[in-house]
Amino acid sequence: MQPNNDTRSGRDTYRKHVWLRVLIVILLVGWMPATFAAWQTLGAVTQVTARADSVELSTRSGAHVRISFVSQDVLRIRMNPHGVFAADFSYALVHATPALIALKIDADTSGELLTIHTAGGDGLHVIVHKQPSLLIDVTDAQGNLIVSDDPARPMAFDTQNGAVETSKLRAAAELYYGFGEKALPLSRHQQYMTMWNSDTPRYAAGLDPLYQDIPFFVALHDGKSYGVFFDNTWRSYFDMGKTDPARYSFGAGGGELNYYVFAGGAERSPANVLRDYSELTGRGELPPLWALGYQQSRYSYTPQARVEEVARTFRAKKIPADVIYLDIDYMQGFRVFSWSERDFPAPEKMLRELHEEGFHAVTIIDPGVKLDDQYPVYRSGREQNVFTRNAAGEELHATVWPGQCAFPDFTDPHARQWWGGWYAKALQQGVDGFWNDMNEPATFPAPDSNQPILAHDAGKTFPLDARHAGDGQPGDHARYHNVYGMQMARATFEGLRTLQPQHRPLVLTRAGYAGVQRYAAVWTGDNVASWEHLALTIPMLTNLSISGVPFVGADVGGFVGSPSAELYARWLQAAVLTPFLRTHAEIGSNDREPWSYGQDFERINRATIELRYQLLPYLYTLFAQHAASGEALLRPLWFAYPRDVKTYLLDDQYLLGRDLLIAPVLHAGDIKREVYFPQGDAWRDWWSGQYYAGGSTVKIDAPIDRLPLFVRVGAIVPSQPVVQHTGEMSHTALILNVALGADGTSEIYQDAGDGYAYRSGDSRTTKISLHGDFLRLQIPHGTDFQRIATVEFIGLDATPARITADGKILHEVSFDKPTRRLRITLPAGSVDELALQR
Ligand code: MIG
Repeated sequence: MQPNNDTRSGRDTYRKHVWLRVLIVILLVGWMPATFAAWQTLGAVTQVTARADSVELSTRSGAHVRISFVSQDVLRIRMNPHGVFAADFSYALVHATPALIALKIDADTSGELLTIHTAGGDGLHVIVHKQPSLLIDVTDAQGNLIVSDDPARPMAFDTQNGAVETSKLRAAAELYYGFGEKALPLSRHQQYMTMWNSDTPRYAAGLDPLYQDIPFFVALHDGKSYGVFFDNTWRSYFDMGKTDPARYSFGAGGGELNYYVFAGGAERSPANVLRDYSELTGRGELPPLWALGYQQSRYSYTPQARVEEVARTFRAKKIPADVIYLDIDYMQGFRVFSWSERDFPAPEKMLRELHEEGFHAVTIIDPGVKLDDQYPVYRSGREQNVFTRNAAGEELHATVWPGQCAFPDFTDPHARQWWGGWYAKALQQGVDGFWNDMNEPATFPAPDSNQPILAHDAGKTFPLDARHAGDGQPGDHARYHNVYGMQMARATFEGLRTLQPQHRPLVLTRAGYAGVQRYAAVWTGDNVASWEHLALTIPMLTNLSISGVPFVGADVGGFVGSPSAELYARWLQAAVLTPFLRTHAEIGSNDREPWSYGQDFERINRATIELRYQLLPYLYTLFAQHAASGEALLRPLWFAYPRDVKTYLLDDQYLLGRDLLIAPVLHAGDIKREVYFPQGDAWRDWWSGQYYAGGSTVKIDAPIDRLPLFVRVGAIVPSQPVVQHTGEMSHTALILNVALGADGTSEIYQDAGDGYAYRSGDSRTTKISLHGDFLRLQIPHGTDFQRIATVEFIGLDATPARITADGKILHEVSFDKPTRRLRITLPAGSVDELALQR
């Protein structure tokens, strides 16, 4: 066909465009080296330098790799593109430099492979392929592959911008959990995630990143786990099979490729991975007992009379509570460490009265310090030179609530100490705990009416070239952004420890990085009053929990918006056994106290909070176990039952400790729900004693006033009678809830509930074991914590013929048919063995 005129003219235009395109390409190519990535793989290993506790590999690219062992189950791999390892320093680790153990190298005859293992030869083995570009495989002692570099994408770095990356082969069914705070499905396989602390109010499911970032994950495949911790504070990312399901990659915009691989012990268990990770990055200390009570907050309770009214109402209505929060409006013009003269004229009096009623008070403290020459905090900070500076070396200023502010550089030890000292006055006045918000750090972008504010607007934090002290390793904000919030929480925590050594601090932080658990509890920021957000709390909180952070919670009811009575009641039930339990609400939302939804819901919400108080002895014991060995409090089901595939994606149930299974109602209108009972244990309904075999799925009744709650058969769960606040606990005695049907052992931890006397032995750990129908108690003598006064056996069909305590027949027993509970009052004095004879 001949072209007609039309096409010819079309061709002319096309020709013109071709020239334009060529021009653009020429321009682009000229510009490219400065802006585009220039990735380079490491190339072959050119030299191997063996030391007693590390092996250093030089590569053709000039980059060096260093391999070492923290223990036989924990391996460390570092890659520095320039071949010179920076001074070893980490904000995440308990000790800036982890202690290493001796290792051994075996070379094969061809010289192509090196095997590196611990001197003992047990645990992890590293196989280094020296050609054509360095590749690392990690196996267990038997040679089973754990992680394996993808030969198609060997470790690489970017010669232009300093980025680093590694890629691993991925088994199709391998799942990944952890990664800190993510509004993503329970397993993060085939997700791409960014680590960059961001103020993301009213985040939608799927928005990433959020407020806090923990670059650690636990992998699960075929019942076996391993963990990876990428200790790099720059903006980093994890592509867990999204780009290509056959591989996962992680990398960062700068710094070293510095990561740890956790084998999970010989069992390759997730619990072992977490134990070893928490050994490295630290554990949460025992919180003060009052911080485990119910906490009531809103933005903002003001004025003073309203705070007092809310506290009084809890007591008058007999709804238990321990803590009330003061949000930003308690301050004078949002100046941190001040009180509004108009609305809080007599804070000492208010705080004294709150204490008399058994309440503790927490105030919010943001990082922004108002620029005001008359304001002592700003003046002192300027004189002490503690504020973050911009690239030009001037004090960095940005707008937050108080207007223009300066911001302490929390990566400067002097600034941390200075900041910690400012809590003195509030403590003297009677404030009990502190809430650090806006510490991503968050700033308000310069207003531009033509542009919406985007979740990840670069103007919502410091400029990337702002300067930080970095605890002796000065660097820019791009390097230290992700630890700013954690270091603020640290400054607060350490300040409180110094100022009030007789009390355990309560610090709550919104932003964090790996290791934040050493300083603070965390909550999941500005969630939304919706059923979808309620459901999201389970994958979010359980994944945070197995990221090493024990003290976690989400705003009950959802911060943004106003929940219906039903949503609030269901949310309270779902949250009541989460470690950090706080109702919070945004400014302008409807009242959200447990009594705000009419009499019926007041009764329901009271009963829910009462359940929390009944189970506090169990929760407290779990905190003590976490502090000792890093055990998670909240556990996703797969974590406890890694061999049960049906648990791998189960995101609407969770475990508290080993013994309680919680299956809250997460959908409007539902009064029944399906519950899966994981294989390996049997379960009993907390309320009815009904038995459920492991591996079964059962539809359970869940009327609006009932939280589906189950106890593991063989468990011995301590509880107590309802109290109005934790200060009343010492007047009560413990109850043991024994779920009959399997043998088991259990411990109960008790101490003064505050202070540090427990560290010099002033605590009690009671050991209890169940063998068939015999319960043995080993109660240490000489301490006067709550005594065990009652035992309730769950799961009997009738009163046994005889019940004896140390051989003597007991008569103070009662059997409750609807709950299948046999209640036994123990005789005064100590009992060693309780026996049922059916
Ligand atoms: O820009 O202090 O996530 O809990 O109530 C909002 C006011 C600042 C955000 C916190 C929220 C708190 C609110 N804050």
